[in-house]
Amino acid sequence: MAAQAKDESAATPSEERQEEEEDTNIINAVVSKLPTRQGWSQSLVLYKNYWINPLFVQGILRLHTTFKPRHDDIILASNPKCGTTWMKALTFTITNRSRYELGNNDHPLLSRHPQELVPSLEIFHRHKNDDSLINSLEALPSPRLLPTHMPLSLFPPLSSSSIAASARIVYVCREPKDAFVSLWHFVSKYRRGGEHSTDNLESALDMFIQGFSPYGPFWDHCLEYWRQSISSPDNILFLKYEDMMSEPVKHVVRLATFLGVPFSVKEEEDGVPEEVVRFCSFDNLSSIRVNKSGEFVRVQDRVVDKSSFFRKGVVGDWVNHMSEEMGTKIDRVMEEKLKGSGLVL
Ligand code: PAP
Repeated sequence: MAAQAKDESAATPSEERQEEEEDTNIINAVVSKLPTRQGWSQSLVLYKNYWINPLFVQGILRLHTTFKPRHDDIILASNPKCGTTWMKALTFTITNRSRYELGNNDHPLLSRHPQELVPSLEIFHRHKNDDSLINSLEALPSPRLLPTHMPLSLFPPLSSSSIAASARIVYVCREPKDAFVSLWHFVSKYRRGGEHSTDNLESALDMFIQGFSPYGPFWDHCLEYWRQSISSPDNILFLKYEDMMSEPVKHVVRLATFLGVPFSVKEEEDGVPEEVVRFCSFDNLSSIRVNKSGEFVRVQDRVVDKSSFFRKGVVGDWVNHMSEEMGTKIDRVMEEKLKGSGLVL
């Protein structure tokens, strides 16, 4: 009887479509009322303190109704241009090392760009009817690697708990001047689909220090994850790009332990962590053919070369693009915004 009652109450396909349409209308209505500002080659809307591409806000809202979290999900979070591509490669390699041995020429990172191999949660910006995208996330084997630029406070609430509370989160942060320069280069490289030019580095800098950048304010994004990492260290691993660059093996070992797949004594003796570091290094990944040619078509038909995710990969490159005075502008804002938090960037 109970089963029959359940069947009767289930929505028919046409009712489901109607529900989806209603959802979409609600989401569109919410997004259309948000304050909008142009810059960074796109319009961004202000949603709950953060400047985000409106399509991604739609994605976030849709995520709130469609995403089915798993207890062992691994979220890879970051501000834009802070090391997501590297983190995708590292976490994929670490968590799949028993399946795909390093050194074998069938390793997926040899034939697929890290951005393709490890899809971002942001794909939910697509219409809910695009089942293939949602299904592709559902089809991922556990533990799923789910990268995102979403601020922690915008994660979907789930009854009494939340994704943020149940999943393991690796957050990678980067020195803001380098992150800013990387962002500016990346945006300048859109070959199609950019609405407004961001040619001028100085005006981009002004926007950045006002907190107006994709997923900005940069500092609030970092601070949310930082504070959570202090109150729930088992839940969030907070890493800095610069620390990973200076001691990569140590951080790869930390990552594996945090992800629940620590290196065995034998693996450490055999130099597996060093091999992971070498395989996922900027020099190695940027030399793989699939990462050197071709392009991605992203939201709003924006086209980016696959190679633009591998620009230089060094610490302190900002000095080659900004005057000391410009650098000081970012330092001052960061100092003021991070004051008292214990976080130094
Ligand atoms: P995203 O936000 O668009 O996903 P993300 O991968 O976070 O980009 O950042 C790109 C930066 O990481 C680039 O920095 P740059 O512009 O200063 O050079 C890119 O070069 C760097 N990067 C990519 N892969 C690696 C890697 N394997 N090791 C170190 N840095 C890397």
